[in-house]
Amino acid sequence: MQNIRNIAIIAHVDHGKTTLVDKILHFTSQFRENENTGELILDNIDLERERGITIVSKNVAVRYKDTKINIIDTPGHADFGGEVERVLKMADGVVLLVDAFEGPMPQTRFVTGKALGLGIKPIVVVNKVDKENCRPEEVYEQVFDLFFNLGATEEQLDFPVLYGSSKQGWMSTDWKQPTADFTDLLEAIVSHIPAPEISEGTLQMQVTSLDYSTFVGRIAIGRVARGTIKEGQPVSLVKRDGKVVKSRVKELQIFEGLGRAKVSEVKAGDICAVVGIEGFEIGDTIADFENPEQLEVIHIDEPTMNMLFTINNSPFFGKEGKFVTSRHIYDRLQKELEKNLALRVVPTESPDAWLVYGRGILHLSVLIETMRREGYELQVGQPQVIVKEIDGVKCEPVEEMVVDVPADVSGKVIELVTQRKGELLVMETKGEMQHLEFSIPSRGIIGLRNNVLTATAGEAVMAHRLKGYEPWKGTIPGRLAGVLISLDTGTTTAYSIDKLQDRGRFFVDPGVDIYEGQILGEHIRDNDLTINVTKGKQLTNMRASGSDDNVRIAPAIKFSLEECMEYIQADEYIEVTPQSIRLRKIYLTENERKVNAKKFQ
Ligand SMILES: Nc1nc2c(ncn2[C@@H]2O[C@H](COP(=O)(O)OP(=O)(O)OP(=O)(O)O)[C@@H](O)[C@H]2O)c(=O)[nH]1
Ligand SMILES: [Mg+2]
Repeated sequence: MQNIRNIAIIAHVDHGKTTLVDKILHFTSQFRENENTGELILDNIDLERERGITIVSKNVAVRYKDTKINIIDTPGHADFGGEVERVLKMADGVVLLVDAFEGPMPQTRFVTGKALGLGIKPIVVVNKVDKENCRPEEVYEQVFDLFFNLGATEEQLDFPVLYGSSKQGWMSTDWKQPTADFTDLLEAIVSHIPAPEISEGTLQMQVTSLDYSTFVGRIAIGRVARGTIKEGQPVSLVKRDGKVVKSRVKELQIFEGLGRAKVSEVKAGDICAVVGIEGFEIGDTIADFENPEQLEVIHIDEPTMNMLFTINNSPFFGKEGKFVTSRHIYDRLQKELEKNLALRVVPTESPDAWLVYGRGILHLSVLIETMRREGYELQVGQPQVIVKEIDGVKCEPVEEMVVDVPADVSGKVIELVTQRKGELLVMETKGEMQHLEFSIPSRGIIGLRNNVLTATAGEAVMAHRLKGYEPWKGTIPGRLAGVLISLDTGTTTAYSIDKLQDRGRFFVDPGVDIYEGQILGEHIRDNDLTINVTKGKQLTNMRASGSDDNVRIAPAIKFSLEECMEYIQADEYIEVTPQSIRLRKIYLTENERKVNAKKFQ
């Protein structure tokens, strides 16, 4: 029998999970040629690399002495919390990483709660002790308190703790005594995390993740809970609703380093990838052909937010995108539903528009950004939180939010959050920073980040996660400023932008094509202003036209997709194409806007 350990790496966003897994891979394969590119090999999706975050969890396996350790790297952002919850089903132990400066954050609390609830054994890693001003001992105390408050069992409270730096490639039982590698951590995993328990009986394997290959299609990933799965074996697939579909295993793979190795059978306790099962979904059980028995169905997160997705109907329709029709967008959204579990797509009265439901701004923006890279062109509306009626009371999603800010600007942050119906619950000093904890409706968080960053000169660190539904908190003020709207279609000129600089901040540079109704900037006042920036100066000779370029213009503000999502109001759309992100009014002419103004009040 092979010696196996199955662990998941969990933490708040950016506390260093992927860096740790990457470095462990390097360490355990040290005898192989290994070029270190400096980039994380595990965050291998383009968007993950660019943003430096993990979006989907990934399986790898390393060998340490005579033990095989299956490691699952998980995403830390709250929008992907459901994914962490699912992959924990494959693990017998977790390595909980906590940043030695930040300490436990909202997502630390969430993932720890889930792991403890499943009875999983934890190892705590206080990471980033190389950082200046870190406070490893204090953070250890905080983690202990957190475990205690989350109802950890005596056994779980007796967790081993390691200190170190994923980035520098070491972990040690004493943070003042750095070691040269991960031996201490790997020893702790092997001795503290139990080997998988193996129960007798026929095959049971729950699909907890999936992978996709253009050659073989969808691949089911999960842990064999009972029995043995074999290549070529006929099996039953038990769906979430209990329906049974007969199928056959075509190919089996186990995890090996960063990749996978083909095998002929996998015994209970190991994690594997199964090729050939048709039409499976996450949560389904692959079971015995004759006597299928289902494993407990996995709970899937409810969406908390929706956005209207519609075809691009701006005057620039079809100029930049490859896939632009409603058929294209509909098919793409359907395809996404196959793997994006927390996503829902609901038709609207219009055949060209759908309401897409997701777990938050990041969850939805990753989908939009991915579609854009694939050549799609579309428009999206303002994100709306999902309101529910509970016992006859109108309720809305409410989140816990922590903000760490330099003490001298904490007053400004409290004011901003309170305006948006946030309630201050905790205020503590943490080094030179002030640590604030709020309860705030999700509605209030949309659009808040930008204001907080401006108010704190970019120094604030914010994190939030869903707490639950609470009675509706009343009106929350929308965007404070109005916008500058284009009066006509044409090309912007430096001359006219320069003339209007005192009216606000521009989102467009000189020399770009714009259309009537496009949002060109933010007005300094709270109402919208229609402007014309396509006029050139009356030129008398060639020389004068050159001087147009010399006008001093403040650089245009370029919003990311997420910033746009937080910025727009109900009467506005974001136009997304492979090359551009434009903001626009839904109604492009001033007249139409007047006629339809009531719809948005
Ligand atoms: N100083 C220091 N920085 C670290 C350490 N470990 C990771 N980092 C940095 O922290 C940032 C986040 O690291 P990641 O490994 O991507 O964090 P993560 O937990 O995987 O993040 P998500 O997957 O998005 O939740 C990167 O810039 C790392 O270089 C460490 O030990 N010390
Ligand atoms: Mg990561």
